[in-house]
Amino acid sequence: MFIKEIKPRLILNSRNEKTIEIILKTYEGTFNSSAPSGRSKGRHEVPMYNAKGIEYSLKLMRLLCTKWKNKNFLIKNFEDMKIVEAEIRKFEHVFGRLGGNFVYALEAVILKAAAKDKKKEVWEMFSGKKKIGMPVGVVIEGGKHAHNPDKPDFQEFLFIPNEKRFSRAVTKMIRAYDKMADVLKKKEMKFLRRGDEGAWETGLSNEEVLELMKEVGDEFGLRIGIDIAASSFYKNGYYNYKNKRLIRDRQEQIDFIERLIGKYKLFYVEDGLQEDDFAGFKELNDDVKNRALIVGDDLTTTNLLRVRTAVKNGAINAVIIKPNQIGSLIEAAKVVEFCKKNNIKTILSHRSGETMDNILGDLAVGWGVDFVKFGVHGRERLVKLGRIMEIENKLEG
Ligand code: 2PG
Ligand code: MG
Repeated sequence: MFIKEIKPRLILNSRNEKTIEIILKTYEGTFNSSAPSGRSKGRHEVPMYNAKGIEYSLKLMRLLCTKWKNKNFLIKNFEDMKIVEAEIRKFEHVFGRLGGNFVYALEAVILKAAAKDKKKEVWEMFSGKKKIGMPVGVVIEGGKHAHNPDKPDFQEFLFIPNEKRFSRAVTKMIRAYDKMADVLKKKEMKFLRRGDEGAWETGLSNEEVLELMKEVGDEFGLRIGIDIAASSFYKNGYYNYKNKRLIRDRQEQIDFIERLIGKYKLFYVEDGLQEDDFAGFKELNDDVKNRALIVGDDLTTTNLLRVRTAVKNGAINAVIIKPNQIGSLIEAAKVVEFCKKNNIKTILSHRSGETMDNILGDLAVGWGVDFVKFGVHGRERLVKLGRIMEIENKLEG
């Protein structure tokens, strides 16, 4: 794949924050990729930018791009992306860190161009068994993703379909999202706002929301999940709920989650405890005995070392994969592979500040992840779901 020209520029993500886009011209065409950003980021994620800031990363990237003009990369399949990664690390060693978001966007755009060069689609560049996982869709937002001061503590309330076809699963999820709006309007008698990921905001409490989720979930035959994002309200050894009478220590937090799993038949619980509490996660995972997915996100940050620790300790049975958390497609792929070998469910996820890039759809199918958490509403989310539907149609012939 011959680089005729490559250029970075700053664009705005779905939250109007600056982010990086890279535009690459080869003999096959023009390609672009951009990076998302999180709001409830894990402490152990790689920094998105150079320590001197996004503008400095941009400067460095411009330098790399001048050096890469007229460069030829021999990339036949995804594994060969390690050649690109090695070149990036060499550059960073001399000139300084680009930052996880810049490396992610750069690798993504190279992979798109390399696929075209091989007359393949991105998802066809992967060697493993192709698979289409089920969507996990956020319908109500609280915590750091909601702007209303009156909001639930939990960050995401999710529906998880269980269908043969992805497109049917998405349709069901969207219908349930619409239904939830009707139910909320009736209950709260006010105009609804949308949170960072396009899901509904509400003044109801965690459990009031779960009651509604159960009602609507049962009507549509959908499983229920939550992303507690517990680190976002953990301080000085306690989980500080908005309702001051509900401040919980670790044991109380575990007991509370187990009660919720039982009462609302939760299928999925992400980041139930703070991001360094491997022992707490283990206790929860042991007690739940696979009745629900106990998912690591801020705990594991798509970092193979942390995922290994979590899996060896029995702390999780499922894990979130966000390539920009680790700032490398190769590293993210290693996490997926490790999880598959160890029977840990994988969930490829968007970020709360998203772009129009749809490569996550290709990565999901190419890596064969079990679930995709791409949201339900908004064009930045729908392009990713739409990409998987497109691939599903192709796979079905
Ligand atoms: C999460 C993500 C995405 P953020 O916690 O799972 O939903 O949030 O991108 O803000 O880290
Ligand atoms: Mg999360």
